[in-house]
Amino acid sequence: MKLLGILVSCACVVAAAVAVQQKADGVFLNRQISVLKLLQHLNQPLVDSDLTAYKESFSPLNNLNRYRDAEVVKQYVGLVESGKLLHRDGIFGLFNPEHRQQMIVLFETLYGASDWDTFFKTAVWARDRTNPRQFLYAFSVALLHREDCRGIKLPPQYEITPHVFLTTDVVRKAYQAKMTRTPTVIPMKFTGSANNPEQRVAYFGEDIGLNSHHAHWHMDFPFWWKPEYDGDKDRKGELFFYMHHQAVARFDAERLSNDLPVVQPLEWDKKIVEGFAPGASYENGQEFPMRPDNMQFSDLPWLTVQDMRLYEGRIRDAIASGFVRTAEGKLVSLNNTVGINYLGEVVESSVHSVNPVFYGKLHNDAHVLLSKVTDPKLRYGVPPGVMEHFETATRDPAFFRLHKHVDNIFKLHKDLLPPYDVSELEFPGVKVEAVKVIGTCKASTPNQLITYFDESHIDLGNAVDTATHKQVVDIKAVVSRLNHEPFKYVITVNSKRPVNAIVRIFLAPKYDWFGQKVPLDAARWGVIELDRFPVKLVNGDTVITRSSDQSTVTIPEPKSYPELVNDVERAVRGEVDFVYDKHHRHCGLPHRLLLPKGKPEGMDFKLYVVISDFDKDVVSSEVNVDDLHHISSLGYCGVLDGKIPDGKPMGFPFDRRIPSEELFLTPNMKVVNLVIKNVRQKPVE
Ligand code: CUO
Repeated sequence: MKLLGILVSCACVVAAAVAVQQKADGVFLNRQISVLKLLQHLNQPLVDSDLTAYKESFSPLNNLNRYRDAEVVKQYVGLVESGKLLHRDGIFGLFNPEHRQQMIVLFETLYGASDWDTFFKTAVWARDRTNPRQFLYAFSVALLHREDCRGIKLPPQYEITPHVFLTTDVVRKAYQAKMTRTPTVIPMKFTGSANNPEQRVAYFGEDIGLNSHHAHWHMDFPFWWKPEYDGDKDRKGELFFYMHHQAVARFDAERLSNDLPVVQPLEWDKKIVEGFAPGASYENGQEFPMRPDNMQFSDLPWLTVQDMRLYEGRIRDAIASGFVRTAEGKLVSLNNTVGINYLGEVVESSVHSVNPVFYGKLHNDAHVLLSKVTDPKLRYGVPPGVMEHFETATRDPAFFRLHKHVDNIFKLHKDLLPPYDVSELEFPGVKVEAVKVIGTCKASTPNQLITYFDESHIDLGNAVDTATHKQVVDIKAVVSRLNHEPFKYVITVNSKRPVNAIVRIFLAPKYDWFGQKVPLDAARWGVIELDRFPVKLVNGDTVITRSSDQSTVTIPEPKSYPELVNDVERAVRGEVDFVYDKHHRHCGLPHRLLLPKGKPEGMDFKLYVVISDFDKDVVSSEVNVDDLHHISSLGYCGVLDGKIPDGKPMGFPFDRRIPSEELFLTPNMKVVNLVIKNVRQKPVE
């Protein structure tokens, strides 16, 4: 759980954050363990006797009064009984309209169950009758959105369906280990070879936590989410822009850290320069397709490249004219702070697009075009590529190329908005006096931070079939992942009055690939958000001390599947307490990726600290500094319920053009130089 807003003044501790964690009672523990058992060995039928009992004794059709919509339940059961559901051995693709529609019917059945009992028994009923990944997706989205499931943890994505995260050689070795009953730790390499410069940044795109974050973002904000479901998804279109914008900015910072130029956008008429060989196989044994270098986009039977140009042309026209046209012919202005939200929904496109017939599904279709580029006429029965699944897409360098293209469309819009004037940037009476960044390792010097690679384990219990679902031997994969030394920001702020504020912290590479200093107006589109949190400023000097692990863009390392099971089972036996957080989010950048890698000799960055007026920024006067303590991974993942409390445009104040650096840097901002050094081994703390 993140703690928001620890604030230390010169004289005293003004406020301390309180985590919203609670001790799990029997009911919660039962639900948590049931979910963990349900998702084990999804490719095999349930064997756990507690759960199989439901399978026999419960029937959705005999309980129709226990769902919001009986018709949808009948529809789902009808799909099962008619054999029309995707086969269990098939490959579920969310972008496949038929697969998605079936999934939605199951989701609506689960989401519409009137109580936990009905929800869970329906899930048990559905589990062995539905394609495993189709079931997992529908179940996960329902669980993440049901009020009675708040706080329940899903195991890490990469341990529920490890196949799609692992290379085939690792899966094979896992089977060998199981057959020979040898506890094994299998090293997993990044795909590609040293002959491919892109491999230098594979640690980022292939990071299991990044993939998991991305998959969870799309579960929290599904493009198919219907307006009639409970809960408005606040600023979903803008978040689509911002989360992906930040992913691209971070990828670029990693590229510069590795002497690679920033990623170039894909274009419909140009070659897809980089190929990609995932080296992975689906659970059914089919291999993820490999894409050679320099392929060209090709028409699919239902979608042409010309369609993409056409839809994009319409979107660009809308941006240039400053409005989008709804399906009813109404004009909706884009030239304001909510324009980006409309545009995000249109570009993605989601069910909330004002006019999907006219503007198409540019981004979603691009994922499919890329995924099927090696077999566009579907002649060879090649399975979908990594781009067709949110949990695997970031592995492909083309993901970032596509999203750079999409990001440039959003930039076009943002660049047409008037730059912020001084009155929108300043915070009268508030001045940032000093900013210091201090690492915790022994070798640290101020404003120099250390990154390194360390090992992370993936439990492979679910990668191999078992007769009993009991893990006979411990089998793990080990991967090398970027990490950094913990650090803290020490920010001295002078205020002429006691006032509430929001601190926004960003990082940007100082030099481009050519070694030239990047002017602020160019650098601002590549700034990385590190943190955003509220503080109370006193009259006079306030020294804000904020530790890196409190960042509101990241989430901590999740517990592994076996650890989670073990913790809950021990709590059920009364041996330990199990605490949970109702506001727990699975979406969020893995904390270990907070800082870009930097270089062995040190890489120069600029750190921007911007202090803005809390009372002006928040969406409602009812939002209180202390209320914000429970918000985790707000930066890229927004909120699941209600309104995002920070009403400023995402990325503020760097989201608009900056014609003059001097006028831009008002006294409530400060920029300092920061060096990030990548070392071979974890430094001594
Ligand atoms: Cu997240 Cu393109 O939307 O991958």
